[in-house]
Amino acid sequence: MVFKELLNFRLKDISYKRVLSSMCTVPHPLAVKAHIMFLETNLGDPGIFVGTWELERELIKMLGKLLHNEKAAGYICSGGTEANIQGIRAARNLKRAKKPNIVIPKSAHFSFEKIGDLLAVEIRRVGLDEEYRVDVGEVEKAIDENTVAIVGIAGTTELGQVDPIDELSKIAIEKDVPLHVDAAFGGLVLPFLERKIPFDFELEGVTSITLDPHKMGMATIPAGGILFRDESFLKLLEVETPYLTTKYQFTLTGTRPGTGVASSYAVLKGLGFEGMKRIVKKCMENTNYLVEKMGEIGYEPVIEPIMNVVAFKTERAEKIKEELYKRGWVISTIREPKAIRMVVMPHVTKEMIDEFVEELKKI
Ligand code: 0PR
Repeated sequence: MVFKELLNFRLKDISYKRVLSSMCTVPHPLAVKAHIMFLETNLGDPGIFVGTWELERELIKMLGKLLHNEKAAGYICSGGTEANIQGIRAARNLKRAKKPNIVIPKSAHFSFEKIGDLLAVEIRRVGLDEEYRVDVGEVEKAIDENTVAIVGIAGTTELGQVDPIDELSKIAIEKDVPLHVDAAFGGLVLPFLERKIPFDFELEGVTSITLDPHKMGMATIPAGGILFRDESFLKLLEVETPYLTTKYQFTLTGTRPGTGVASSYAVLKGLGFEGMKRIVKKCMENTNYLVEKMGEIGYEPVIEPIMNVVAFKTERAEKIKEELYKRGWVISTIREPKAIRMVVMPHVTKEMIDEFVEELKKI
């Protein structure tokens, strides 16, 4: 039986019950149900999938509202990488510089390496302050007449840190350069935290935002999100589609699933703002619990966690990661400073943290 074969492969995967490294999680039951309902949908042809297309517009409205901008325009894509590509591509097409460059923090995700290569833009990486936020002075210095975008991160991959987007926004306005905010992870954390950290369209300089429902939105993979301040940015991405039911396409991929749209919508609408807040609160409680437990065995966090990502300093980071992997646990590491890193996603419970710390003690 082919399914027995499939199962055998699937059983080789590691269960999320032992995963502390991932920014993805077990999809929410609402997401799973919605996903199944939309299995055959293809948003590459909105003339056929009229309802799914309408649903996507509703979801973008919902996300726009969350990000303080009811006029936001965008779409649900394959993930943060595609969202970042499209954000920078629109900015590059808007500015039309001779030798385009973008100014990004050293802490930016590796997807920007791909962007440099794909879009033929020079990547100018600038340094961080002692709290691992981008150094705003350095950003200002790196900008020149060929700069087509500044990038700020709201929830860095390694530490969950948030750049001073408000200050970047001022620079963006002053220099008339688009500001792309990579909130792939933080976009569905920050709005639900007690502590308010400005990062979205309420800051005038912000022109585009990456926000991925397949991370903290508990949607099914793939579900990334790119949102622009208004519809004019989509025009910068359009190509003609002569034989489709619609004339233009602003997305990067052609054929694309409606499943991520449906699953994201189901979770956000089904849980509502209050439900999301409860989940984020739980993740933060568990993050603090992990910090406490790790503290008891002598580990210190690199920064006080802002969101549910935390790294602990240790020179033996790589060795610890390898040993844990052998014992069935997955964590990750960061290089600067040397540390082990964990992401406390909704599938991570206090019991799981206890078990993990017990295992770590043995190493
Ligand atoms: N921007 C930021 C800030 C990110 O953290 C990530 C991914 C991306 C963009 C790119 O998103 P996509 O991977 O959706 O294209 N951050 C995680 C990482 O690279 C992704 C991840 C998720 C890795 C689950 C492992 C894993 O098990 O670490």
